[in-house]
Amino acid sequence: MTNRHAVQRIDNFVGGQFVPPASTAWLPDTDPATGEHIADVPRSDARDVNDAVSAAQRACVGPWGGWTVAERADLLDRIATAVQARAEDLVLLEARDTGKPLHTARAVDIARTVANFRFFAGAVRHYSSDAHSMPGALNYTLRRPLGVVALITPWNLPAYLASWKIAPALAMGNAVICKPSELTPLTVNALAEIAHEVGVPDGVFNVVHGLGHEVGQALCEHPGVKAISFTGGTATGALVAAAAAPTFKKVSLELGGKNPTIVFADCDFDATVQGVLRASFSNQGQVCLCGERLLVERSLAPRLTEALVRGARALRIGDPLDPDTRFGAQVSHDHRAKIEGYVALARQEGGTVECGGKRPILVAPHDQGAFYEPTIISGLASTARAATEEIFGPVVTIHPFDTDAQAVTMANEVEYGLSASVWTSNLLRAHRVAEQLDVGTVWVNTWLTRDLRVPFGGMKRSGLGREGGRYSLEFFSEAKNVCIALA
Ligand code: TXE
Repeated sequence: MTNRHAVQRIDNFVGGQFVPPASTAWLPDTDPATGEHIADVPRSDARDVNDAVSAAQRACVGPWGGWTVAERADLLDRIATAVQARAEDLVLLEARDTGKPLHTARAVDIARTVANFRFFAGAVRHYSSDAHSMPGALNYTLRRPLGVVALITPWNLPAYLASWKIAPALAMGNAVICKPSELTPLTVNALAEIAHEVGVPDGVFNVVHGLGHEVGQALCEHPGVKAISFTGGTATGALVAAAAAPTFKKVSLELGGKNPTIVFADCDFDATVQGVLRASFSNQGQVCLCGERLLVERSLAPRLTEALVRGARALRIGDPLDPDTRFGAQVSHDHRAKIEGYVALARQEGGTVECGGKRPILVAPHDQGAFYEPTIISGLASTARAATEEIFGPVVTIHPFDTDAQAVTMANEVEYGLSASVWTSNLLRAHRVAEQLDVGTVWVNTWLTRDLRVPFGGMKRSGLGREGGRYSLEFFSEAKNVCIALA
């Protein structure tokens, strides 16, 4: 394959400098929409992690340790402004690295990256810690930074999820080491450039690129790292927790999901169809919050299935860099193979493919891309593997139910517990069902509406801990209670 663009070589960012990895080895980064080799990424190892931890530790005891809350908040605002100024550049990097449409990268990824920095600038300015008064004594809680924290992030929303961790960690005065996914390193590299430009002190913001079991593992094991904030797959989350345990790190784990979308016959039909299509196929189904498991009141199932099939077929699939494209490539050819494996499994398990279930026919160079059509499958038992295991792609299975109680049971019968959406015009039913679902977030008549203050995280195998607003600020700080006798 000939390259339409020069291959970019990126470096690690350690102690305020862009540096090659100790190994001098590089990993190829490809554009999944064309298969082109677009960048070389450092294949770093424990030596680079050691250097980054040392640089971050030096930064923590340097002038950064004396920065006031107001100074740190202003710094986050400057990063937000600089990201905004380079937004189109980052939109293009994100679209090429992930295969997502420019439209999504602009409206979701980079818009939210700016919002994350702005939000945490405001949040930390207004943050206050607790005081507890008791007879004869007063307690107050001081919050101090943890020190060096590692932020390990996945490929589906690279800048969005990294900034969701970087912003609160810096807000509370920590030094960060980012480990972006080796599949999508380009926007976190751009964030390092931006951090440097706007005056983040050397060593406060570091990026070490490389493979999870090499760099990620070394960060989890390093005694100098005080906390790990991880977003990624559930199996990897278990490895992270195990590697971090011997050194008693704080760990926040945002993991996978198999989120139910629960549609009752009394829903607002047209709004529900639009909402379910978004929940099913946004970002090519590669959002941990996507609803892969569609539970529908039996009387509505045929009509809803027909409308969703029509909507899925109308999604414009193709070149992510075409401004009209609404459905791009999967993140990699390997990931598409995983999705194809699950659709084959669904067929074996007795499912009927209502639409999709195959690669689209596209012209060069996108005929080499990791594209897969939005897919809807009916007729599977709700306990089938394809209906209960996370696929993380544009594949939705439909399951009819007869009663509210049955809907709740089916929603809860998976091992994940990240989110759910409920579609009904009966408010009492919405409250009742929401209360009974074993998930961290319930949306009613909406999906992915995000107030950045609310607790965000999962139950069961979807993770540990909550992020967002004060939950993030608390995670990235150590509480110390001071108790003063008043008599
Ligand atoms: O993610 P990984 P993968 C799910 C989805 C997907 C599956 C695997 O089902 O198919 O996970 O995807 C780093 N120690 N999600 O393999 O491996 C890795 O380098 C420390 C859900 O791409 O979890 C990357 O930076 N770190 C999800 C990050 O972990 C390690 C988003 C995530 O990669 C490591 C993505 C190790 N041993 C996938 N191994 C969500 N919840 O949003 C890997 N990493």
